[in-house]
Amino acid sequence: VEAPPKKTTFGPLADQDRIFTNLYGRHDWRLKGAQSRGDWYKTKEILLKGVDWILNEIKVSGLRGRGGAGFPTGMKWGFMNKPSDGRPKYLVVNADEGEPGTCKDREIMRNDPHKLVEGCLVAGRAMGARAAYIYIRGEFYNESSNLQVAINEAYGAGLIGKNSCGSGYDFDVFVMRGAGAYICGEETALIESLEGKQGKPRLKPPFPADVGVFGCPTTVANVETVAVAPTICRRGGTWFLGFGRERNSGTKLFNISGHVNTPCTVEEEMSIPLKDLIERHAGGVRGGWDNLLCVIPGGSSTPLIPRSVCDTVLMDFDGLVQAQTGLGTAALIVMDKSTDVIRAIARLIEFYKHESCGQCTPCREGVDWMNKMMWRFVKGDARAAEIDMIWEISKQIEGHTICALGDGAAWPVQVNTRDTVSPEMFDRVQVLSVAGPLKDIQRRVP
Ligand code: L3W
Ligand code: SF4
Repeated sequence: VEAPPKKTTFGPLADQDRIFTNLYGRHDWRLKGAQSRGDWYKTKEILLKGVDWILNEIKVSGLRGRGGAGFPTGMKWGFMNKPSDGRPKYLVVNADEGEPGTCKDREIMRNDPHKLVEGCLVAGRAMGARAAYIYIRGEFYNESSNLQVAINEAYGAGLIGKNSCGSGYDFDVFVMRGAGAYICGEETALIESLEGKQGKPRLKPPFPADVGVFGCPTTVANVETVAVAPTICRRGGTWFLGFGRERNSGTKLFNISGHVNTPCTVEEEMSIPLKDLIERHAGGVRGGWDNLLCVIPGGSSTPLIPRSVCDTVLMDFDGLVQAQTGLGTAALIVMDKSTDVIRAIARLIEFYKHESCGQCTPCREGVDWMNKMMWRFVKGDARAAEIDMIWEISKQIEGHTICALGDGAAWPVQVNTRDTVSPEMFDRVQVLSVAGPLKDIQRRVP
């Protein structure tokens, strides 16, 4: 594939380049409306082009998983392309969107549900799957209802089910509602829950592609990842590759919440500067850019970045890793100078403590311990020695647990209490968030 020309500026995305044509809910989300906006167009032709063709378009597009891990989608779907000893294969769509700050998948299912249903069919075909299970968080009652209406419409029109779209391919789509546990967004916990068990993560390997739901080869993929697949196939992988920059391609949904004038969900070009995103789409920071303290860039599992980094950082996988954080779910939580960062971090740790499934000791005990300490820091009745202690505990959690929830709880504490970032980065951020809270904590301990 010819590499797209090197770009130095990113966004704004033109209207005709938006994939989510009803992101803002202005049009009819039902089948007729969706078809008038281009959904279900030539789906039969896409299916008939076969597994290799679809996989190739997805690989060419450079699409990476939109649920937080950023794993190359073409490669992941390709893991299903091997003999299964007669076992059926399944696509499981992770719609258990629970990461604090994140509500992009909700908007897709609420306003553009046919994109997801058609995406299930196209992605399912690419992996030779017999059916898709959409596991949606229980709190999304209206969204699950819209989704079920869209699925019923697709069955009624012969688009899914037996001989889907007249392609000779049989494919079913089911919706399963969760029961309010954040941990069921972790792919193996989700599989357990789908099987009717407690949502507790499994050790990997084996990966779901080998042993997934009901012991069958399974791919668990995020809503947005699946929903963009039909458009990529229709417009071509190279079209998608033309947005963003190398290794960070495509268009992307961003959530912007917190201390901005107009919180929103927006589709933009990948790699758009964080500052442009906030100023162009969210009406800027409350009280102006100079009033910005820090931003959590990709949902609560991604460490916050201080104002100095926010001035220039690009919103993509590489840009944010370079800034010692991550793109995560691309959900920005903006905090202005009125924020008590220690309290904000304490509140996040309390969330992780509540959502830990409890099967690993470092996570169960460690996160609980960190939570108690963080609230002592907030109140100012901690001992000075606890500043080092909480960092040590976070290190004992990180990398010592079955799933990433433990890491997700450890990282915000580390970055906000001790120098785990590069010396250069540490210098830059001292005044603001990283050592800021440390100084703040020191000020508060008796
Ligand atoms: C077969 C191999 N499959 C990897 C598959 C694997 C998975 C995908 C990525 O965590 C992160 C987490 C959250 N053979 C394979 C293979 N795979 N090697 O590739 O795997 P992994 O383990 O890197 O990621 P994960 O377990 O899916 C996701 C973070 O995202 N996050 C928040 C998520 C929240 C939401 C939400 O609310 N919607 O998604 C934010 O940062 O902490 O680190 O499918 O099986 N050799
Ligand atoms: Fe459960 Fe926490 Fe272990 Fe994940 S890290 S499996 S949430 S105890």
